[in-house]
Amino acid sequence: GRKRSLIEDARRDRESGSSSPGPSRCGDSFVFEEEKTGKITLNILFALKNEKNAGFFKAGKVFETFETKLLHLESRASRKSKRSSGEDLEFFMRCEVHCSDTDIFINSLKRVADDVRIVQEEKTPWFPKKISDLDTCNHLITKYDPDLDQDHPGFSDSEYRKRRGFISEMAFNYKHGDPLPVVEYTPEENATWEVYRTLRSLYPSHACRQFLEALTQLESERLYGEDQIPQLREVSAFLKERTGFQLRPVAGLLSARDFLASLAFRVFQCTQYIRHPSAPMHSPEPDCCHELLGHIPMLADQEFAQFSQIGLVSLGASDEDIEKLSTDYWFTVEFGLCKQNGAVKAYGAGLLSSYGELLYALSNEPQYKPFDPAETAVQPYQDQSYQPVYFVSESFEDAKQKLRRYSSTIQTPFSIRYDPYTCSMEVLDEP
Ligand code: HBI
Ligand code: NLE
Ligand code: FE
Repeated sequence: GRKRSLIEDARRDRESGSSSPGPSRCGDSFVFEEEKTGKITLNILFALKNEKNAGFFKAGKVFETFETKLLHLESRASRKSKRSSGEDLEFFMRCEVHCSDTDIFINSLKRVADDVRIVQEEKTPWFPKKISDLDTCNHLITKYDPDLDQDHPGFSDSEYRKRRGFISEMAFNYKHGDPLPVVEYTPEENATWEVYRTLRSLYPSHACRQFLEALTQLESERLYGEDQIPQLREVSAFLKERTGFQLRPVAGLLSARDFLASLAFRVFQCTQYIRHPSAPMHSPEPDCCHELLGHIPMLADQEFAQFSQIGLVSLGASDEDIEKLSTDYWFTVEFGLCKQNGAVKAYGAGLLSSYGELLYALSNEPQYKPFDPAETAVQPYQDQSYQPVYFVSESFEDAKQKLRRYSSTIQTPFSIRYDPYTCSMEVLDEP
């Protein structure tokens, strides 16, 4: 009886056009759980004016009639009511309702309550859909900035800071499709590239096989050498031919969300400035030594390039999941070790670009743990100095499979496929 008439009232409203546009969120792209269960969670605010005090029970009746599942209820003095009539109450309710009933339910509620409003759930975080969207993925973390951090070795070196500012500016102005900026490195900067010689002598015994292969290739193509800092433009072309990865310039340490998102497009964001000459063996921030010596040779390997596309899972993920993914990234792509022919070798870029830490990581001082994405994801880490613990993978193949299995537990309201022909994301499972 009662349910019928409420529904019929609502239906009449709708057909006569007097109902407001339904605030049904069922059609929104970020809804997924609701689609599966047929239920939607609504956050509803409504007021009950003084003269309608019995209204609360009438409103309750509506909730009952539509078999809503109440998840939360709060009442408070209405913000709209004037002090003189300060007894008006406002209610905030969170409840589950059948998807197909949403509009009628809300209209019914509007009959017995005032100021009915639906408060939007937090939406899925924005993410780039096409490769040129990466132009807006440039949020920096100003952690080790030489302009702001007193402990940065370049903090009191005004020449160095000026130079950094100049190179950063080029990165900020860069748009997808532009040719990569060529930096005319100064003799001092090329002198800091000396790290190459020291690191090069350690690689045969400390670096993994795939790294050595790619480095040898880069050297034989004369892209890498002791004398000068390689240019991103040429290096990007080299990578593109091997694994489809390409580079774009970035002004500094990027937010994990932006950094991971670009990896999904097989774009690697590279800094172009070089570390301060007073601290060549280790820098807490990325610089061109880190990108060129640590990351580039690894990105030339097929298996590793696939592993790096970990970024696909990050698109639209929650902050908590981004944190976990970036911790996995940290202990693999940045500081990972792997087994090869019975020995432990380095494949993490943060190790391969810092002879201080490379020696330390493969000494018997630090602790080793087997790489397990779920466990590694919650391992606390620090980025000031050497890692107290390193994770050892059986192989890239094994690490990739483990990470894939782990990734499937990360909840996003849709699934995403990268279309390499259009360089854009195909979002699946959308209504
Ligand atoms: N930003 N420029 C730059 N280079 C990186 O290697 C880098 C980054 N931001 C975050 C990051 N690496 C990772 O450690 C993860 O947080 C994704
Ligand atoms: N510590 C590394 C180096 O000195 O090259 C850089 C790490 C960047 C995350
Ligand atoms: Fe890095």
